[in-house]
Amino acid sequence: MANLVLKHYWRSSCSWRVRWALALKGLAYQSEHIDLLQGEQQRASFRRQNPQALVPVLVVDGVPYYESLAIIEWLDERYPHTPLLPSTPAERIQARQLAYMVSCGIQPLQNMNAQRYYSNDPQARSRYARHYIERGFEAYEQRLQQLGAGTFCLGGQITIADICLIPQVYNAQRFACNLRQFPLIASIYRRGRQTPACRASAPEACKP
Ligand SMILES: N[C@@H](CCC(=O)N[C@@H](CS)C(=O)NCC(=O)O)C(=O)O
Repeated sequence: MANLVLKHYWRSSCSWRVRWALALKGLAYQSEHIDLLQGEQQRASFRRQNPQALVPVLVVDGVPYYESLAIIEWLDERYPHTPLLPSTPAERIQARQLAYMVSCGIQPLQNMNAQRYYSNDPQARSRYARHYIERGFEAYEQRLQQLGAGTFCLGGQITIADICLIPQVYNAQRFACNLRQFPLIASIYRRGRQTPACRASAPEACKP
């Protein structure tokens, strides 16, 4: 069993993705909180581990790994029980497609550093984040309709798609997005939030 240290921030959606994957796999880890509001991600010691100055970082036996989806796929390969990707290539591409719609198409545009570059005004920042989240969710909701989403994004099992979507919906609520426009997303969020590993890894459970 590897020694795992997770460097994360309680309210970061990308950190939540990795905490949730670790919880689903039942993996114990040492938690190191990086306070993004205090700028701790900019410290030289942290940037040596992730030159992007972004959380999360998972340190495995002393070796730092970053990029939440790369970490999740590594965890899934290293600890294959409770798989986070479906079993067939055709389903796996769907799961990755949904995961990337959030992690490449929404989250980076509403990330704190993008908001700060955009404006100094908190209200303008929220409007900007809301715009990109709602634009991304419109496409995501259509995709779920096409797929005939079930309990979760791809049927009855939590996959990497849900692990990305649900933390993004949490962010959407912080920026006052109107989720009534997205009934499938909202219902997957409600159901996902009730699952034990989601609850254990959620921001409110991990606030320092
Ligand atoms: N693609 C990266 C994105 C990581 C990322 O954007 N992390 C955010 C928190 S969710 C962050 O550290 N923000 C700090 C900042 O903007 O300075 C991943 O998936 O790990």
